[in-house]
Amino acid sequence: MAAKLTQAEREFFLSEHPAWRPVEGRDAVKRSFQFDDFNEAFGFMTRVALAAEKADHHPEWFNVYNKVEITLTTHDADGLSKRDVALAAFIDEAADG
Ligand code: HBI
Repeated sequence: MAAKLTQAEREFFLSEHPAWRPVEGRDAVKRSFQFDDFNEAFGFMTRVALAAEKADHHPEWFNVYNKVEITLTTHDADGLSKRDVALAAFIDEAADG
């Protein structure tokens, strides 16, 4: 069972990853991405999917053409955990380089 982030850990995460925004009404964070086309978006999603599967930690996401929206939370913890921080860091690297 993953532990929820403390308030200090949460604030540190948000300051280090400002593109991720808290989701209203849930203990989760969300980021939107826009790519040149579907090929770029799906390539990104593929890299994230493989990392997520390896870590056994999966995003909630939505894709239309070149847009991808990702929400991260840990269902087992009913909120944000270090597993979300690790996946967000991977996702930022995959998107921003
Ligand atoms: N993905 N986001 C998220 N949160 C979880 O708690 C989670 C998951 N993927 C797999 C997973 N948990 C499994 O470890 C358990 O549901 C068995």
